[in-house]
Amino acid sequence: MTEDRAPTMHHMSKLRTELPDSRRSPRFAGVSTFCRYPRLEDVKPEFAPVDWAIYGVPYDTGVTYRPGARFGPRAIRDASQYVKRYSVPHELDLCEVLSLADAGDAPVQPYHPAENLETVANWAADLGDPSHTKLLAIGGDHSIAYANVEATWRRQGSPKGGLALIHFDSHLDTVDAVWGERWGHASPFIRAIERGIIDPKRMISIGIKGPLNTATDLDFAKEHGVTIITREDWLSTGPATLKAFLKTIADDPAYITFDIDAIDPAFAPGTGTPSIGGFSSTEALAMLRSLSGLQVCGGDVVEVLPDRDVAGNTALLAAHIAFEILCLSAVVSR
Ligand SMILES: [Mn+2]
Repeated sequence: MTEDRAPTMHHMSKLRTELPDSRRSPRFAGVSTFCRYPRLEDVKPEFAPVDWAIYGVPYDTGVTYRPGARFGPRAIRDASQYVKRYSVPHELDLCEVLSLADAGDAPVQPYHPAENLETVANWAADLGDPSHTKLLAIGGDHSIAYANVEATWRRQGSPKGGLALIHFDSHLDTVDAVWGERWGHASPFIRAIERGIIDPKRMISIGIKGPLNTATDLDFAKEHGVTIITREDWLSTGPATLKAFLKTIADDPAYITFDIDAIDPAFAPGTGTPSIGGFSSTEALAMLRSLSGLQVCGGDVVEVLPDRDVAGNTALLAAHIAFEILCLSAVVSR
């Protein structure tokens, strides 16, 4: 088909992220990249360096309960085909504001948790233009957040004191070790805090709920000054606590990590450590939108387990959560 018969999207609008012409290649056709964004190697010079590189980490050796999140990146990419580009609440066209690309999947080492994280972090650290391109990782179990947080921290110039972190989860993920393993999905943030990559005093964990193994499970986070908003708190003091926290971090670069198990299994059944009584999809999207104004410097969406995802809702929600994180970045760059 010639150019004049099928004008490209580039001619039709001022997109910074080129999308397939949906009259020629509908959303149900073609190879799945995240939200149909171009592969990083296919981005045209005028749209480089990209503002965000989205990549998968097909890894789940860090799990303590049900395995299967290694298939999360493929499921989320597939579900993301139907995530459109214009945000109604933010009144912005994401693809007009940001140049976005799918960087494929990180290399992984399924039998070696610590080595895996090092491999992923080193690979991610070189993606796009390290001084400009931000990183959004699609999991995989929550252990992989450590790798993307570390890569992001390095690309931000290894700030002393560490990055601010906004953490959505049922669990604190600050357990020292499980079965002797220190790099599993219960431990990414204790490791990041120990290494000075995350500042616990500028870390907030939202959606925490039990039951826990013991009361001492909360001790590390409390003793290090992490702000905790439990699921119960969210119904009373939570929103005000979040607002006050956002004031304290102001314009500091902040990383968003989203464990899909913060969402109630009624909405997101496809996850490895399901926890009853979580947020609804609507609450999750509203919470993310309430972060508007935040200087997002990186993010991840993790713990989608497609084999338990009966209707694909979990992967679809994860794709939308990733979209909302990108929209937050667009809000402060438009
Ligand atoms: Mn988690």
